[in-house]
Parts: sequence; C-alpha cells; structure tokens
Amino acid sequence: PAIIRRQDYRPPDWLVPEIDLDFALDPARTQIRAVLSVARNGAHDRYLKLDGDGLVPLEVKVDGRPLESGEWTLDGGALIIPLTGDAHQIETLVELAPENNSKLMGLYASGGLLCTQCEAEGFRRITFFPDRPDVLSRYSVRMEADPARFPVLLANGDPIEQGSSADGRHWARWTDPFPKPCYLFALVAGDLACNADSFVTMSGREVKLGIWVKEADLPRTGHAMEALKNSMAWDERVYGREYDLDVFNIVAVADFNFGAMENKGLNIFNSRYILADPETATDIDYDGVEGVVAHEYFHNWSGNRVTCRDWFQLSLKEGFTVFRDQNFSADMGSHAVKRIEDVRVLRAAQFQEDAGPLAHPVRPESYIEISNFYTATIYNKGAELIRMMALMLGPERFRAGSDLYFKRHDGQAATCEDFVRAMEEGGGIDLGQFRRWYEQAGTPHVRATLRHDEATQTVELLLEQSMPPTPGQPDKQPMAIPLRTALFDRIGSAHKGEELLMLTQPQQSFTFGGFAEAPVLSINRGFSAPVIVATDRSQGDLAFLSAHDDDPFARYEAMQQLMVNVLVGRIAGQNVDEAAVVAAIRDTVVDPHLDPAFIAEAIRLPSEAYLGDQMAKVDPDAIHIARDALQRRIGQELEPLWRDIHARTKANSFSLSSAAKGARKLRNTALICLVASGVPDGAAVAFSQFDEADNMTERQAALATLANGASDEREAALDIFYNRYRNDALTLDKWFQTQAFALHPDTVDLVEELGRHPDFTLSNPNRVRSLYGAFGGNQWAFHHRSGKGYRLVANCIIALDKLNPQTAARLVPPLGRWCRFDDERAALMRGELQRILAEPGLSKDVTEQVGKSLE
Ligand code: DPP
Ligand code: ZN
Repeated sequence: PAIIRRQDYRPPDWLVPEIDLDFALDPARTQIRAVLSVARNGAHDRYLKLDGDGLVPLEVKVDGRPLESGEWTLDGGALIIPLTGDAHQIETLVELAPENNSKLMGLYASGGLLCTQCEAEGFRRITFFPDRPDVLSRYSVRMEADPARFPVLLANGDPIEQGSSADGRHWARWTDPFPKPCYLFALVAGDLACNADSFVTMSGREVKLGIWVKEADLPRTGHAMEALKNSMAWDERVYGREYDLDVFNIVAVADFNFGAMENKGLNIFNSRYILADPETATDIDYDGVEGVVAHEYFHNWSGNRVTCRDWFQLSLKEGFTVFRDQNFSADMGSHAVKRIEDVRVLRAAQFQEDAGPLAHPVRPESYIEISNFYTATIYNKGAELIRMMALMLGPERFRAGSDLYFKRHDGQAATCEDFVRAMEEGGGIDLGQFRRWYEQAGTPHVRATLRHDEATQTVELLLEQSMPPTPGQPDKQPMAIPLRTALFDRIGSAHKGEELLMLTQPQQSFTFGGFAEAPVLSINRGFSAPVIVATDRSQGDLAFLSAHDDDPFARYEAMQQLMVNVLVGRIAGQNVDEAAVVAAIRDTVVDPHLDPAFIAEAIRLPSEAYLGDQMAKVDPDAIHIARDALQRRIGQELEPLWRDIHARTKANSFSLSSAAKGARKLRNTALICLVASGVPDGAAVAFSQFDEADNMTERQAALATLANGASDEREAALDIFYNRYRNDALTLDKWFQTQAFALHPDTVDLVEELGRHPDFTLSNPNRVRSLYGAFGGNQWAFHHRSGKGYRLVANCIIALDKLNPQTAARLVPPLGRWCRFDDERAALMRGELQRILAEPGLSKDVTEQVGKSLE
C-alpha cells in the first residue's frame, strides 16, 4: 500500500466553497445528489480529482451538462474530470446501501438509525469530494425519508425548512454557515426522542441543546446534559470561547468506531459516552461521559473553527482538546486524582506505544492508513506537550497564546507549527528546542542524582537525559524537559519552595545552598514532563515522601515507586522489605487529612503491565505471583482496617458528590484487600456488596473481585449479572469485560468460550473491545505460555478485518510487543502476526499495523 508523507503536502488544486447535498434516505438504497461549486486554486492545468471509495457515478454533470461516460474516469475510486475554466458547477449522483456498511465509516445503519462517521476519510464513501481537511465548504443539506421509520432528520448547522412530499415521504433542509472540512459533515435520521434544554452564552444568545436517543434511554441522558452546559460555561470562562450556532445537537448510537465525533453542531456519540444512570453506570463511566461530552464540545473551537491542514497535524486538535477536557474534568472534581488517573493512562497506553514498533512522533512523518494514528501518542502525549507549554508560560501568558492562536487561525486549516508559533508570540517564549517534542518519538529517560557536600552545606542535583531509538529514528537530540522540583528537609518535613528546572542538555547540574543535611528529592512533581525518571532515592526516602510530599502526584508516585521496588526486587530474587510497604499503606489509609479518592489511588498496587514495563524482559507469571503475594500480605496484616473501611464507607443512598465517589472508590479498594487476604468470609463479603449495592460502581467492583477468585459466589454473581442485564448492551459489555480482565488462571479458556457466546458479536465495536480489547490488556492471561491468547486475538483480527478493518487494527498492538517477552512467547506472537499478514485480502489498516509490528 502507498505511504503518505508529510513532506509531500501540497495545497489543494481545486477548492469547493459551496456544496449542496440531497439525500433520498433508505437503509437498502440511498441516493445522494451532490452539487459542488469548484474553483481552481492558483494557476495550474491539473484536472479535478474527487475522492471516492466504493462509489459508482450514476450521473456526472458539469455546469448542468450531462457528461458522456468517456468524459470522466475513475482512478483508484476517485472521479477525474478535466475542466477548462476557473470555476464550475459539478453534479454527481450515487447510490448506497447503508445497511450493508459494516465498516461504520460513511453512511451506515445502527439500531434502526441512519447515521454518518466521516473522520478521517469516510466522506468519500458518501459522495465524490476532495476528502482532505484543508478544503473548507459551506454546506446545505436536504434529507428525505419515510416519516414512520425516520421521523427525525438532523444535520450540521441550523434547521431551515421542512415539509412533506407528494409520495408520503418527508424532508428537511439544514444549512451550516461555517465553512468546514468534509470530515465534520454529519447527518442522522431515525426515531429519536430528545432531552431538550438551553444555554445562554456570554453574549446573551440562547442556544437550543438537544440530546437525541431512543425513547427508552431518555432517563439516562441527564448527566450528559449537565456536562454539556458545564463545558459551554467553562470554555467561556477559561478560554473566552463562545458557542457560535443557534442549536447544538448530540445523538447517541450503539455501533460506533470511536468514542464520539465532533461534527459541527451535530456531535455523534458512542452511546457509552452519553447514557448513564446509577443502576448501569460506574463512577468511571460517569466521568467518561463528562469528559467526552466536554472533549467533543471543546472541538468546536479547537478542531472546527480552527481545523487541521492535513492529518499529520491531528494532534493540533486532539492533543489540545484532550488537554482542555482534562483540565475541565479536574475543575469539576479533584485536580490531584484527575492527574493521577491521566498519568496512569499515559503510562499504560502511550509509554508502551513509545517503547514498541508502532512508536511515532506526535506529528508523524508518514502513514499508510490514517485511522491507525488515532493513538495515545497523538491524543495523550499531545496533551502533555500543551501542558508543558502551559506550565512554562503560566496561566496568563498561556491564555494570551491561545487567544492569538484562535484569532489568527479562525476559519483556517492550521498546523502544529502554527500553534507553537502563536504560543511563542502570544506568550513571549522561545520554543525552539521544545519543538523536538513534536518531532522525536520515544519517551525521554532522566536520571537524577543528588550529591550533598557537608562542608559547603550545598547539594548538587545532576540530571542526565537520554532517549532510546525508535523506528526510523536511531539517534535523538536532547529535549527541553521542564521538571518541577523540590528538596525536602528531613527534620522539618518541608521544602524551601519548588523550582521549575529546565533540563535542556544531555547532562546538567543544579546547585542548591543551605542544606546542613542531605535533603530528599521530589522531582517531576505533578508529572510536569512525560518522561521516565530514575533516581537513587532509598526506600526510606520514598516512604518519607509518601508521608510528607505536599504535591499529591509526587506523593502518589513515591508510594508507587516504593511498591515497584519491592515487587521488581522480589521477582529478581532479592531480599526486599515488604513491611515498609505495608507500613506506608497503613499510614496513608489512616491519615485524616487525605481525600479518600486519593488514598484509594495511592494504596493501589501498580498494575501487572506497569510492573512489566519496569523489567528488561516481562515475566508475566512471576509478576502475577509476586503482586498477588504482596496484595495478600497487605490484606492479611491490615485486615481489621479493611473491614473497618469497608463497613464505614457503606452509604445509605446514592449520590454523585465527590465525597460519595471517593467513599465508593476506597470501599472497593478495601474489598480487594480484604478478599486478597484469603479470609474465609472474603467471597461472602464481596457477594453481599454485589447483592446489596444500589449502584454499578460497587456492584461491578464486587463482581470483578469475585471474578479473580474461584469461589461458588463467582459463578452465582456472574449468572445474576448476566440475567439482570442481558438486554442492556452497554451493561452486558461489562459482563464480558470483567471476565476478560479477570486475574484468573482460566481466563484464556473463558475468553475463548465467550467468543462463542450467543451475545457476542463482531458487528458491535463496543462488544469486541469489551472482550478482546480487554483481554489484550490482561497481561497475565493474554501472555499465557501456551500461546492460546495470541491465537484468540489473531483469529478475532482476521475475522473482524473482513467487516470493520479500523476496529480490527486496534487489536494488533498487544501482539506487536513481542520483543519485550522471552524467546518462546516472542516466537508465538510473531507466528500469529505472520499468520494474519498471510491472510488474503487483508485491509491496509491491519496490514500497516501488523507489518510494522514484525519489523
Ligand atoms: N471523534 C474523535 C475525537 O473526538 C476523533 N476526532 O477524538
Ligand atoms: Zn477529539
């Protein structure tokens, strides 16, 4: 397949200032008439090329004149038309069968609805068009459909008129006054109910808000609506950004490749990020709804008003928008806990990506299939880059930079470089070296060594940085790394003030005076840079910080590092002091000044995958055994504490307050510890939590705890859960996911069975992710030494690729991590990758991911 390169970018040959679309909608046979006004862009004699994917032109007209079949050609799906003038009107007619569209790209059917997904390149599956984000057009859209099956007709922008046609069908016209790239086009037709509300913007305009779902789901839309209104107010307050249309609609659909899509004025969501009620949604789900609603709303400015010049700039909108939604969620809840959660995601997804064969820069240089680049690097690392700039600038200058960015590029298709330049000029900073963060893939490593000199009462902090090679980038230049740092006095348990150290050289040292005794180093506080820091701090130092650090992230990090050292040491056969971990956990749990949600985060053992990341070669079995044993010991030694917490965090009634959420989080953690201790009534306690809970957070946590064990209660709870939720797809996903995640010796066999379960289907991406996606993240089970786990996932990829290549390709990365494992496992993993690659008719999505994974 062809490789697309960033350096080959050329402005479009033809622009399309206006497009008029007419959809005669029907699941089996939809006709689409498109009228494009096209304008030659600059002086050239190149023909007009309109991208198409699987389309057959039934009619082609130029300026109203029908073309003979020899007057146009198809080239790899694209429609080629030679034109003589500088401006013409092009009309095409195509026909589609949305109900047969299993890729869920373009126009497709989901649960009786017709809907669209165009990002990145789905619009070319709807009509012939220059499908690239730097072609911006004004859209007018007419939809016509059977009013019984499709009473609601929605598109981008504002509704203009509607009516009935003579043949009993009905129609509606929507126009969007803001020029947009075609990836932001959307329409929805279906039998939908609306949660209607409104928002008055900062300039006093009233915006009509609608969340459209199946009638039965209406009671589950309240949280999403609250999140939307809070997002609108937050973007006005924090960024000065006001909504710009008179209506804002959101539609929830069951079958969706992404989490959601920011189409102008008509966001389309995976229903899992809209629907929530206490019976079916966990607190994590509630937070997911809030965060994704905010994310898509924020795209209205960072993505839509200012869009991307080309797909290499994807992080321009995604990194910035993730940064915005992270800060919004932090403001809605706890900054400390949100930061810990975000860093955990970054380390689990992005650091692994950076360390493997699919590593790529935040601004990639090339791709085969752009769908493969909706990655943790583009999104989460991209957000960290914005966060570092915001840190270096401070809030006022960062705001000045973002104001300049929006002002300068409103209505344009911009680049990452445009953003950086706006930050430099608006904020007043030189980001010359910082630009390498966009160019170099891989996670920087920083080694920090503290040397104390008693005679001069000074300390020298030596910082060294390095960056491992990544595909296509054997040698790296030093990065500009902002490290928030403090030095703690052991006696007073305080520091003299934090400093922001800029590490810009391969090696650099910083000297601090006034230390009669060697202080304790607190570094990369708040996770100020997305790097891996190694220090020479003792377990005693870490225990000290886990009790005294006033930066919550650094405190959490010290605790985690304390645990990592013990576990990795134990796996290596060293003599380790587990008692120190138990003591630190006890001290944290009983600290009355700490937020229960923070406590729950801090005392959680590092995941098996994170422990694997700390080892030269991952040994999944040894990691599981060591972690399990430490969890048991923590459970046993502090058993009365866990019983006490579990009892006293039981709430009388459900609430979504931070206090109630924190209590549930701590209660679930206490349950894990208690059950891990092996006490005879552990499973009974878990089962009664499962049985008595009035919310999904506690019910699902109890189920997950039981699923790790082998009790009778395990089977009972799984049966009850299944029977209770078998008709609720989103909740049934949790039943699959909990079993696929289970730290249980038979998980691999169970996943195989579940793949044949009558409720399992490859046609719903959420269901696929809840089984095979979750399983790929279960290190111990997936890496079963038989290789069975690899085979299961490979089988799924091969089967799914025929239906939905985009979702199939997302299952590849766990198989691509073979070089991190022993030779036997590596050979088995490579064998499966080769088996996939040998499959005839493989999509370019999967071909790219598997091909790179084998290199
Ligand atoms: N819909 C995806 C997102 O919002 C891609 N833009 O991130
Ligand atoms: Zn996004």
